[in-house]
Formats: sequence, C-alpha cells, structure tokens
Amino acid sequence: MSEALVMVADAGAVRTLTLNRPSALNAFTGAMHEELAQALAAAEAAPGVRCLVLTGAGRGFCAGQDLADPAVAPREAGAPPTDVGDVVERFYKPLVLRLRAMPVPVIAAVNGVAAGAGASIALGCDMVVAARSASFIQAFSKIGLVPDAGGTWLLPRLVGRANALALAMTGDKLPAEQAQQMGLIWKCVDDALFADEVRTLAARLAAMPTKALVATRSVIDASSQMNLTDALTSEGQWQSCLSAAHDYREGVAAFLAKRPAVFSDR
Ligand code: T3D
Repeated sequence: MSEALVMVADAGAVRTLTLNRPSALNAFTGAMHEELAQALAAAEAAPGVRCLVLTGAGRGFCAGQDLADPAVAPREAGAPPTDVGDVVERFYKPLVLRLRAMPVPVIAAVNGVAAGAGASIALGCDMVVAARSASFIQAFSKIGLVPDAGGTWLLPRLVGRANALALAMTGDKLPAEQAQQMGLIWKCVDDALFADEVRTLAARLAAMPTKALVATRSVIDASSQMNLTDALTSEGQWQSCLSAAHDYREGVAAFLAKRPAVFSDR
C-alpha cells in the first residue's frame, strides 16, 4: 500500500496532520488535496479533537502547488492554456476557507521552507510557529502568477502594504526570524526546541475554552470590515452567546475556587 500523503496522529486532544511528500517538499498534488480535505473533515467531526497542528514531513513545510503536475503545467504554444484559476477554485479556496472555519484552533508548525500556496496556507492558520531554519517565500511572481490561496488578503493585513508588495513582487526568501520581526508569524524558535514548543502550545490551546477561541478568531477576522460601533455590538452578541455556555460558568467557578478549570465546550 502507498504511504499516506497526509499523516494523522493524535496526542491527547491534539491532532497533528503532516503533509507527506518530502521528496517534493510536500508540494500539493490533487491526491494530497483530497487526503487533506478528508483529514480536515474527520478532525471537524471528532469531538475529542480540541486543537489541530498542520506541519510537513522532512525538510520542508510545503512548496505550494506541485509544478510537475500535468494539471497545472503550462501547455505548448497553440494548445488551449492551462487554467490555474480552476485549480485555485477547486482546491485552494475550499482548503483555506475550511482551515479558517475549523471548530478548533489551528497551529501551523512550519518546520522548513513554506513557498507559494504553502506559505499562504501556513499564514492562514490561527498561529504560526516556525523553526529558525524555516523560511517563507512568495514564489508566485517568479512563475508569473499573483499570490493565491489567500495570500493577497493575508499579506497586507499581517504586515502592511509596503512589506506585502515587497515580499510578493521580489519573491525573496524571508527567514523565520525576520518573519517574526515583521509580524508575519507568531513565533520563531530554535530548531532544537521547535517540536517541544509546538507540543506545549498545542496542549495548552487544547485545554482552553475551544468555543471562545474559535469565536475570537471569528470576531477578529470580521472586525476588519467593521467600524468601532459595530465591533462593540458584535462583541456583545458573542458574549451573550458564550456566557450561556458551560465553559464560562466553569471558568468563573474555577477562578473563584482557585482551582484549574476543566473546559469541555466545542
Ligand atoms: O495550479 C496552480 O499552480 C495554482 C496554485 C498555485 C499556487 C502556488 O503554490 S504557485 C507556487 C508554486 N511553488 C513554487 O514556485 C516553489 C517552487 N520551489 C522552489 O522554488 C524551491 O524548491 C524552494 C525555494 C521551495 C526550495 O529550494 P531548495 O533548493 O531548498 O530545494 P529544491 O532542490 O528546489 O527542491 C527539492 C525537491 O523538491 C526538488 O526535486 P528533485 O530535484 O530533488 O527531484 C524540487 O524539484 C522539488 N520541488 C520543490 N518545489 C516543488 C517541487 N516539485 C514540484 N513542485 C514544487 N512546487
């Protein structure tokens, strides 16, 4: 039997999905997209999963679209052109929207280079932790494309127009440490500490009030389209919803009793 293109491993309430085409730096093929979609659907449906980690096997996180895939390779002059937009619409758009709507927090554990759509996918996760040897490359301009998989939306929001355009136009490699300094990612950690850092963060998020964390993502994402009045209204609506749930009662009771809280809503 051939090896899984997306490996799935559970440790307590943390599920780790590992992109597994290391010989091509985990570049996406249609088959890998399909396995990842199935793995994400399974994680959504598993009540015991309270945090998801996305990472890559080998020395890369993900080099974006597999450019050797006949579905996307440019055709000879005279033949009808390849429609890369169709690949984006069929695979990357649903993937990015799905990650952004996961019912649990999602950590991108960027173990190595993240290029093209691989970078966009990492940056679309809730928190990005990268090994110091990792890097981020907006590789699109080098092959005559615009950033996709959410890149045009994410980059200016994360690092402002000036940095977004410089990264996207040059396609230069941005080392993880600079990515952290620029505010592109949450954290860059020494390679030797990377696995432990990701494990500890994921376990910590898994023990937190999942519903509130996911609502936090929603409110923060929606706030960029709102004025302050609407943001205040939206916060109030979420607080009404969350304060009726178990985790709020448990959080307050635990605080008052000076004991650790046991959260269970999802
Ligand atoms: O359908 C669509 O196109 C729509 C979606 C587009 C979204 C996109 O993601 S467009 C951008 C696609 N990605 C790229 O352009 C990145 C291409 N890769 C690179 O520029 C470099 O590989 C890296 C800078 C990421 C890493 O460089 P390096 O020197 O560390 O490794 P390498 O030797 O280039 O790569 C190692 C192997 O992975 C190599 O295979 P080999 O020679 O050992 O058999 C290389 O061909 C393969 N590989 C790397 N990236 C891809 C890939 N194979 C297919 N597709 C790739 N994207």
